[in-house]
Amino acid sequence: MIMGRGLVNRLLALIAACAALAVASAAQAEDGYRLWLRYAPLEGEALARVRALPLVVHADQDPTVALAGEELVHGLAKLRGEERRPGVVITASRLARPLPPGSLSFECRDSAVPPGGAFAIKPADGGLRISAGEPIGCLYGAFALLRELSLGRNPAKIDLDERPAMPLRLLDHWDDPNGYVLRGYSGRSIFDWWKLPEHLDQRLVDYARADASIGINGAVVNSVNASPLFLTDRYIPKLRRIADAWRPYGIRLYICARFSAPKDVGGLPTADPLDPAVQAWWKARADALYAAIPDFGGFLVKANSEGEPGPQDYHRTHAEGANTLARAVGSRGVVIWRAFVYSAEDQTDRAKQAYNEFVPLDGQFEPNVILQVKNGPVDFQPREPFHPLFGAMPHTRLMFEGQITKEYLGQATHLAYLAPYWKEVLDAQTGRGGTVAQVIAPAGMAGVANTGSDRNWSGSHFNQANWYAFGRLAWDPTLSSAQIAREWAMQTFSRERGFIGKVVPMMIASREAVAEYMTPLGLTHQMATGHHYGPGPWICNLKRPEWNPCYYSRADKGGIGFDRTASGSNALAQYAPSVAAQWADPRTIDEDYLLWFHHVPWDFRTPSGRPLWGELVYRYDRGVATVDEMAATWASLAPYVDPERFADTADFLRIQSREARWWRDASIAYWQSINGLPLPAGTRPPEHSLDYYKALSFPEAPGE
Ligand code: BDP
Repeated sequence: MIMGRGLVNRLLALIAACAALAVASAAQAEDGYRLWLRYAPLEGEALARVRALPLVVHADQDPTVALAGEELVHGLAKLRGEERRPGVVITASRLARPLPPGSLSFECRDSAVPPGGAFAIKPADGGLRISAGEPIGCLYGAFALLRELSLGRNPAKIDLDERPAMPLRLLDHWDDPNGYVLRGYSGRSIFDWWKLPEHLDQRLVDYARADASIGINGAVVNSVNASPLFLTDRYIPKLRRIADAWRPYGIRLYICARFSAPKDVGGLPTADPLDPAVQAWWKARADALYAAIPDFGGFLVKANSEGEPGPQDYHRTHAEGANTLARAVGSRGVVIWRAFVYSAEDQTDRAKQAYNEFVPLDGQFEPNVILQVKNGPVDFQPREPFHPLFGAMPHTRLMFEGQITKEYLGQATHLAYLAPYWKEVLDAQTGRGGTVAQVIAPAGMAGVANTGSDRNWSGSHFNQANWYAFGRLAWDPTLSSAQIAREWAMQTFSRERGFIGKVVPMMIASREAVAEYMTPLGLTHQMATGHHYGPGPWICNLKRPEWNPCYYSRADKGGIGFDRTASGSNALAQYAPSVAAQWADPRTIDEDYLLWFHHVPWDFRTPSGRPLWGELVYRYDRGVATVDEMAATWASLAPYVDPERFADTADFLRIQSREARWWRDASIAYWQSINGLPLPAGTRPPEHSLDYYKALSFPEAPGE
């Protein structure tokens, strides 16, 4: 068939128009995939200054250096609002000297800068120079420079000298081999083990880049309730494919090791850590992993906790168990042993059990063992005092474990910015060797990841801020929550003052709001059983006492709260005397910890002058009111935010405000059924009866 000229032209025009449309919509699509690495074009003076900056890349064969150069080229072009690289010079040979005036260069093997990721960005030759002791420092420097420029900083005034505060900055993925994510609220696992090793999803590369941009340097790829599959030969090529992809980004791969694996997949009759055949098995496994992955990070182990196997099954101690794996790994890596243990047989206060088990073992661990301790002594609750193990084991390296995925803080839909939450613990004085941040500095921080297959990675746009904040705090725990929120929001959403001035205070207030409408005044673990979605303070019939919310509230006709002073479980005695003294007296304790440490009568007079019952109701109401304010703030920010992300966030705030009321109403209805007290004057009664709340059921809630 012969087409007329007109038709051809019209078709060509149509194709061109479609292509233009595709480019335009791709450019405008704001589905959150790009995280904080959007490099939105600068404007005004900031734009002019960055446009004036030529780039010279030191030619180096190292893949990490190449990535740093590529990131700068890509990032600068975007900040300049250019498609790609105009004005950017890349030398193909060694650094040309003298450099063009005002140029940006980098030197990645500068012996004056220490190894381990440190970098400096200093004025040089009328421009700027990034220098680092190792290539990874250059990559961190490139991201830091792009961050500074994204925030609108004048390149002439940038002068940074940074080094990470701690060596291990990890994400722990609670992902199963079949793609299910335990406590995951953002879709399926990002690891597609079934298609590996042949197919590696681009998302895993994008993930490594995002991690590197905030200084994360390792990831544990499978759940703590570990499948032994990861220790089989079949998984080695899969793991290797990922490790190879991550290496240039400085991300080391770790796996969770199931303690019973010698039996489960090794064909041995026992997993006794002192059995020579078991020891030889672990050594052979470690050797096989290191042969495939020379920079394999090591093993993370959850042992004798919540039914997982461990050395106590063979009457061996945690130290004996950890040391068997540690010797197998040797100087090549680490064994991270979790301190999250509580036992079915142990009737003592759950908050005391980890300390009781581990403190006597101090000094017995191999030097490459690190003990990973949750922020608080129970389990990632909206608020807990810092874990008493911090500072109590001077001869053992301790690492901080936080939960980025918000199992107990509203999961995907509630907006809760967690930097203030982690800072509360990191900044706490242990009374034994400084703050928690100082105690963990020789080891590091691990965060239970909130990443999944959702386009926006984290289940909500604001949950990305928690991934970001965790990395930034592991790099530098002295950064303030507000500073981190500010830089995240500017890079992720908008640099406009009208936006930042409102969104940062909203983020800062958000975690406190959750703590107040769920578990005010130091109450804890009032979530429904299993999925932990929504309130369940009435639950009191589960097999093990510490699974029940009533175990934690100890609410009765006379009062509420868990007595952890000398007259009760005396968990207080696990803290240094200077710390215990602050919390010993219910009249002087920080009210945020009141019901954590004390059982007080309903008419106990609180510092506000209100009786405890009135104060409790007041706090629930304040939490709900803060969420309403957050929703109003967000509504006012529409002019600054793209429609897609604006609508997603507005929807989620609507869910949060409904669920905050649910939390408040169900909790108040239950406490009233216990204390028989009328509501304080002027207080809104719960919308429904207690029976209504008790009857709600969500068998399909995600993440369990
Ligand atoms: C709890 C989770 C549970 C985990 C456990 C852990 O509810 O699913 O297995 O932590 O840390 O928060 O091992």
